[in-house]
Amino acid sequence: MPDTSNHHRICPLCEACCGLEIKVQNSKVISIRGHDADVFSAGYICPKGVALKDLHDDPDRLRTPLIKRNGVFEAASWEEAYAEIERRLPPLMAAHGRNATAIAVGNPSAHKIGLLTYFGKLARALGTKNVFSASTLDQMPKQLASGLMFGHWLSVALPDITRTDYLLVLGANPLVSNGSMWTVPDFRGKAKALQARGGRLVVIDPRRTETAAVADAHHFIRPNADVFLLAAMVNTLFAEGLVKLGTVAPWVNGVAEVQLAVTGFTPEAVTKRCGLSAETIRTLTRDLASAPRAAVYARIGTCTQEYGTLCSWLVDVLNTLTGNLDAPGGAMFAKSAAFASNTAGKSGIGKGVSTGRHHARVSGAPEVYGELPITCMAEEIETAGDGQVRALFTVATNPVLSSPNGPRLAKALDALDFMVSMDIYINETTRHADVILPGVSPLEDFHYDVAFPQLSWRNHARYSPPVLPAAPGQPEEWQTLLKLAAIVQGKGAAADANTLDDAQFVRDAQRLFGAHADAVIQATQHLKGPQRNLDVALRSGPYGDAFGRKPGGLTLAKVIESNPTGGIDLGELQPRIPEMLRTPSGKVELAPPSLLQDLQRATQDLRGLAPDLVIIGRRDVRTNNSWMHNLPVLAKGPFRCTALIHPLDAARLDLQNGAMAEIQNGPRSVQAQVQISTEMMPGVVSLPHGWGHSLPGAKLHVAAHRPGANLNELLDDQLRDPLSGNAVLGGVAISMRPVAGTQPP
Ligand SMILES: Nc1nc2c(c(=O)[nH]1)N[C@H]1C(S)=C(S)[C@@H](COP(=O)(O)OP(=O)(O)OC[C@H]3O[C@@H](n4cnc5c(=O)[nH]c(N)nc54)[C@H](O)[C@@H]3O)O[C@H]1N2
Ligand SMILES: Nc1nc2c(c(=O)[nH]1)N[C@H]1C(S)=C(S)[C@@H](COP(=O)(O)OP(=O)(O)OC[C@H]3O[C@@H](n4cnc5c(=O)[nH]c(N)nc54)[C@H](O)[C@@H]3O)O[C@H]1N2
Ligand code: SF4
Ligand SMILES: [Mo]
Repeated sequence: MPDTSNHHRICPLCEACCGLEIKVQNSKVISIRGHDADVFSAGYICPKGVALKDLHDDPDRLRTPLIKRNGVFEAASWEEAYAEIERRLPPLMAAHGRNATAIAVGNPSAHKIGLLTYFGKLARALGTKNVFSASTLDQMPKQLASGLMFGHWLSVALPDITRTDYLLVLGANPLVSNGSMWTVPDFRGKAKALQARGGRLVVIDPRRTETAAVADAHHFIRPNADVFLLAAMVNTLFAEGLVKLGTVAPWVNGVAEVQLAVTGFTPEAVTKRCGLSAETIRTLTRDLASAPRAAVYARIGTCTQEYGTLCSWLVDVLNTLTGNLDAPGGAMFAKSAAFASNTAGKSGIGKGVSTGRHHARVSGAPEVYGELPITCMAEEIETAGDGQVRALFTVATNPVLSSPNGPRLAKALDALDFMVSMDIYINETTRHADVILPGVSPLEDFHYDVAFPQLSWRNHARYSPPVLPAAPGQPEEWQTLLKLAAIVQGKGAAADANTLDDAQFVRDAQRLFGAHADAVIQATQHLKGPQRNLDVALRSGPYGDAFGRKPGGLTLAKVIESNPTGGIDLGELQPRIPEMLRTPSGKVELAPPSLLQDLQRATQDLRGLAPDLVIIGRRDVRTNNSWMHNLPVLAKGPFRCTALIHPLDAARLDLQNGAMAEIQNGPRSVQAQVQISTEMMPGVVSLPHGWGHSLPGAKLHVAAHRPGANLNELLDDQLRDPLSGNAVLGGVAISMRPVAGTQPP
């Protein structure tokens, strides 16, 4: 009889957090499908979920540590790898100081509790100010704007999609991306249900996207011009007497200041800059204001531009001034069962957020949420002087492809004295490392999402146990991080991760629970590492059993028991203002001074001329940033790294469908295959990011077949949103010309 088992596991590959049903026979995955009974995702799945099998089986995925000797990677034991790090890193730190080290963490860590909750321990052990992450290629503007308005970086207002009548989406394509800063599996199904009950979905995007195609209306916008559109919509609300605050009225500061700040942004003043007519802007505003329940949602297209923080802010200004903030069917806040700062401490008031506690050495860019902009990394390595970065840790990140001006970064990485990567591939970034430490396959790891329940369309608590056992001797990633921290702190490579963690847990319990600490330690003694922290977080969280004081409340054991239905449903989003606020005033800050000041920049730019031809990015269902092009089930099918361009632009530039073109931005250029499409707004070209797998030394056999062009090779590492430090990844002026050849590179 074959030994067959059925497992329920949350997909760790994107923010939708779908529940999967995985069949295993004789220790091999034989099928992956959506888990129909999952209380949160109800069977929804995309092709990437199925690709977890290919990821698990991928022969290129690393299973042992590697040490580079004489320029060649050699397999090593964990002891040898840690010994090599201990031999090379502490002397370097002793000679050059803590700021001679840097650490960069990437997107997959947001989906792994071990990486997400233990990464900070290594960063703190290093004691460096050079902490970088993919957040500054992504959502930092949204986090900063939310922090300034509501008091915490993860207090993000989310469309209450199942109850809304009108959803306005800017710069997001959830039909393909499956949502971001908004955990919403099966967006298509939810959008259809919205339309079926008479509601409307409206999309603003320079491309007629997959989401735009199912919407009730789509409007093109010039890239990088959302700030003008949004400010003009706010202006129109005031001009037409449409402002209403609804239930949050007693808790809102700064309405008059906002009104004054947007005076110059009339629809007529912005129409040329953003490419929407004044009438369209007024209609959009009136529709938003008159819908019984409405929400505005904006994502990466509005964050990765020069005015990212202003856009993110104005979205919630619109939600607030139309009476939709914190209202059912409007933009609401999730209440997470564990780890959320807006459920901890005193309710309704807090420290708020601040930035600039330190600055980048070379550019002077301010620290935001403990980080410096990842686009500062190359210059911090290149530039001589006190604090020059000489040693780098990368954790689940591939900035040579994911970050602007990858070639410059690649060169800088070669100049490091020492580099350690925690990663599962030898790719464009980790090929530069001296030591690579692989993580376990997701199927060998347990799963609980730390961040996404704070961003979910519905409240839930879901836990998945490992599907398969890890290979003997393979540490969990949190253990690796603790080992590295111990080496950095001079405790030696022989230090035991579990012992270190136990000691830290006792200290934390004493700090957090005082007289009750012993009881907490006792109650969780069967657990270790992140599971133990999770049990504590759940039990002391808003739905928790308070270690027996609230009988019937959540515990980790209860959440684990609910695995046959994916986890526990905790209901629809509920109004949370003022309880969730953590601003010093205890109010929603509608007019943070730093944002009003930054609006001057947009005012000055209002009369600026938009360039003739600009480039933006694109996502495809079968890709995930830079790292899933090696999985056969996703790599098959039509080539996806094409440059989409409108027929008028193609004719003007003499570009043929399917032929190659050179795309140029100043001294930088790449070649890509042209795909002519009326999906594009004239004057805008779209090329996906995450491609460019032709660099020597990477070991990605499938991806190397069709490497594609690296969009980030074109982009400028010096262009940032000054408030959040976020990179500008779109709306960048380019030129294009035909080149010989018809095959993609
Ligand atoms: N031009 C342009 N650039 C962009 C974007 C864009 O829209 N346009 N989008 C940006 C966005 S939103 C993001 S989030 C960033 C992402 O940028 P990164 O955070 O750098 O993410 P990836 O490039 O996907 O690289 C992920 C890395 O994690 C490794 N990895 C995967 N799974 C694991 C694991 O379980 N353990 C460990 N240790 N490693 C693992 C992979 O091998 C890979 O090296 O890219 C950004 N870059
Ligand atoms: N399949 C797949 N899913 C993914 C990822 C992936 O790589 N592949 N990456 C994941 C990650 S890390 C993230 S952060 C999320 C991102 O999730 P989304 O934000 O939904 O990302 P995109 O699909 O890139 O959608 C961004 C949209 O912005 C538009 N845009 C570009 N510039 C502008 C502009 O100036 N103004 C406006 N209004 N629109 C503009 C683009 O045309 C595009 O349609 O997706 C996640 N999900
Ligand atoms: S949408 Fe796809 S990649 Fe994202 S969580 Fe669901 S199955 Fe995984
Ligand atoms: Mo992202």
